[in-house]
Amino acid sequence: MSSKMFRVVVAGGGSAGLTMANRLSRILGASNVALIEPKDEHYYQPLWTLVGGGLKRMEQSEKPMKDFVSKNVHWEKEFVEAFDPDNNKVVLRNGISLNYEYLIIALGITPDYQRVPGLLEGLENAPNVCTNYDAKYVTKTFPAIQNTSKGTALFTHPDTPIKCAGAPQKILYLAEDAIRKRGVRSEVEVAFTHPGGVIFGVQKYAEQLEKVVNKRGIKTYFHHALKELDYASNTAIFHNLKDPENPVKVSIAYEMIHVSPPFKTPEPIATNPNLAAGTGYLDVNTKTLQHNKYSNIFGIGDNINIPSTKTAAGAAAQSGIVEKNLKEVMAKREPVVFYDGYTSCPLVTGGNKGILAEFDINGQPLQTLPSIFGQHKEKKLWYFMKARMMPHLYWYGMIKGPWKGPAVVRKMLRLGF
Ligand code: FAD
Ligand code: UQ1
Repeated sequence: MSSKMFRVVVAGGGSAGLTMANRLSRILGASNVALIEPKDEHYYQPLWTLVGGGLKRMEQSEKPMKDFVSKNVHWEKEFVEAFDPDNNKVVLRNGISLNYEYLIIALGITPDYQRVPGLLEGLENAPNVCTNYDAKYVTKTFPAIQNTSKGTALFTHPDTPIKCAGAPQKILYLAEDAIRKRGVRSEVEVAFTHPGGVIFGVQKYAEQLEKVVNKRGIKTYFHHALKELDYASNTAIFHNLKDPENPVKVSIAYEMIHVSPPFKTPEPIATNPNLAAGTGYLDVNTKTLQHNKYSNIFGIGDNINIPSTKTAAGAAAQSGIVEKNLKEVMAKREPVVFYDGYTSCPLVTGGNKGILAEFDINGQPLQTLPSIFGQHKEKKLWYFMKARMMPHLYWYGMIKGPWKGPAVVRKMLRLGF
């Protein structure tokens, strides 16, 4: 089978990979950068929360790849079959190999439906089982909410890392809002399950979210992890993990269920012990984003082994780190810039309000705006930013432009500009 050679190969053309391929092609010029991405369309996934909440249409989250891949990028519309880092080679599913000097791995993460028996079957067959976490099922969510006028509307958070760890509860709040507006709130119990002991990992925002949950009469089940779905009898089976040594089986009957599924890394990473850490995630240095074993490989986006919440906002911040450090490595120098784990999660709490969470790798708030703006308070402004401003920043600032996250804005504001 044939092989092709590129200065840089980018594996995966989602938020992180497409951003990097476009940006590097501007620096390195035509024919030096290859992008491997099998899909024809690119989704702005953060909008799926609003699609599920009935506030946006699915088409608004989708644009054709061909309009967003720079003409200087060589696009291979194929799957990565395997990485061969010892030979600087990526093997594609069609048998073609791409050789590289430098490789950027950005395959994202994918739902691990097998971990919850019955879930995929429920998503395929039952109108009252839905998830915002899969392009195939997002449009099931709002009809499922609108069809619920009694019983329990159940929303789950998984026991693995997940994209945008706030999204499992954003849809909870939007659903509660929609059910209330339909005048049937007193007939429906709205409930949220979480495998941990707190609603959100950053205390500053958790305090506000607890108030939202209490004010709106939402029932919470902490230490609960979804283990099985019996969609035929509308029953979700959980393990209560309060004593992790002795999990207790708990069944909850639902009228509708929105599942945020467990996630895993794609096979070419998970099954490659040279590339993956013990967790199955790409083994990069959490500060430089360079691979811990192969100095000519960098990782970016959801697939990397960092404890920070996985978001497009995080990938934007990482893009600046990878770009700079890759340039240094190309010039035979050491990486010089370090990722602080910046991530952001606009926590929509209703059809016109939200909290703008921004934090670092230690779960400490790292806010762009001075505290007088009250990013941790429920405001219309944060909803407006999420629904109206961020999509433009994403498509034209990040994917097609130079946006590397708000660190520069934050520093300028701190200096008093
Ligand atoms: P992705 O964008 O998922 O891209 C991975 C790409 O790799 C895909 O295009 C895929 O086709 C490709 N790929 C996979 N396997 C292979 C293979 N074998 N060969 C070749 N290509 C492959 N982020 C925020 O910043 N704010 C939010 O409010 C927010 N809300 C969210 C709400 C929901 C419901 C969801 C689902 C996500 C949300 N996110 C949010 C998270 C954000 O979308 C992701 O963090 C971001 O897309 C990660 O980018 P990525 O490039 O790492 O992965
Ligand atoms: C961000 O940089 C970004 O990437 C384009 C998002 O898109 C998903 C965001 O939602 C957010 C909040 C940021 C951070 C930017 C600002 C101005 C706070």
